[in-house]
Amino acid sequence: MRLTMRWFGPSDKVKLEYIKQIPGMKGIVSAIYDVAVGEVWPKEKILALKNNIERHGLTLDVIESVPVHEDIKLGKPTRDRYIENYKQTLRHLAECGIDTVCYNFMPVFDWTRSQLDFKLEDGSEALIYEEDVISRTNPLSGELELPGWDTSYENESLKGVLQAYKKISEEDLWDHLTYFVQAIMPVADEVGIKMAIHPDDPPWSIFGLPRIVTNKANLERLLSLYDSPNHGITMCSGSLGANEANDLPEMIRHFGGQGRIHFAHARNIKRTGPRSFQESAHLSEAGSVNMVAMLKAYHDIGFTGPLRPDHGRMIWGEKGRPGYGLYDRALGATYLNGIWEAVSS
Ligand code: DNO
Repeated sequence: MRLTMRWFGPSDKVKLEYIKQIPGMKGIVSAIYDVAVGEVWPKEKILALKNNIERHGLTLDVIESVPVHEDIKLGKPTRDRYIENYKQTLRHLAECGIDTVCYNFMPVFDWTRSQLDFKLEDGSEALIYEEDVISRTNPLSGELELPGWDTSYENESLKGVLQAYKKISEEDLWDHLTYFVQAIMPVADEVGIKMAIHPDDPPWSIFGLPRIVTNKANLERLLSLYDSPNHGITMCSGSLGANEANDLPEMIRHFGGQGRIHFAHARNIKRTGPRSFQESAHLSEAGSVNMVAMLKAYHDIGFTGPLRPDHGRMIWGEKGRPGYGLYDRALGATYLNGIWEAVSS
């Protein structure tokens, strides 16, 4: 595996200089954040990002994510224009030497939590998800706004989008995902980009919206939509691990054994009840994910792809982007390195 860390570009308080100081850190996972969803990413912006990262002695290993326009997920007639743009962005990325792209197909909302600063017993702050809070929350109320969400919707249009989803069943969403995958994968194949879909986080329906990238059977179905080694997944232990029924090491051996895991997120979570969890420290004993069993599975399949520590808690008084401070993710990186060294020797 190749150890990487997510970085949100020049405005990120966590500087590339700091990331470079984490022992064993090799690569960066980033994106272009100032192009509207659905528009083509200009080559100059991608190159500027890449050059900046390389000047700091790191490499740009993964784009997380090239977002998928809502019209594509809704299957609207306007989707074709956005799909053409998506393909063009893939071509530009490939021309800049990028070979791995993460994306997701979650309707409207990306990763969702009920609280971003829950105080754990040790005084650190973590993101948590409680189903009863989410099920009581009206997403239009503005009470909940998460860093991963696309806030480019004005309230009125968010209402319109949510309304449009009332008519979209899970099977419709599968149809729209199929259409998208079958349209973009020939270009990904042609330019040599590995596409890695991120599972839904959490892996179940929220706010009555359909969610389909949730478990082994659905990932299997996803892979069957297009036959190419470039058509793969981001294996995210925090997302899939929220459902106890997902056997992570088994899934890693299964999908990784077929060479279809192109990117790995190694995060721990502590399941606190049905459909509820807290994000914990990476350490196995802090949560419900057995990190050693997981990394051993990656090692056994000969995984050489990028892997990153995922959300961290806020510790030592750090203030910053929830889940993406420096300190706890750096501890996570060091811990993952330690396990990797042990299982590899
Ligand atoms: C959360 C992340 C997600 C992820 C996207 C991928 O921190 O794992 O926001 O980047 O869902 O498309």
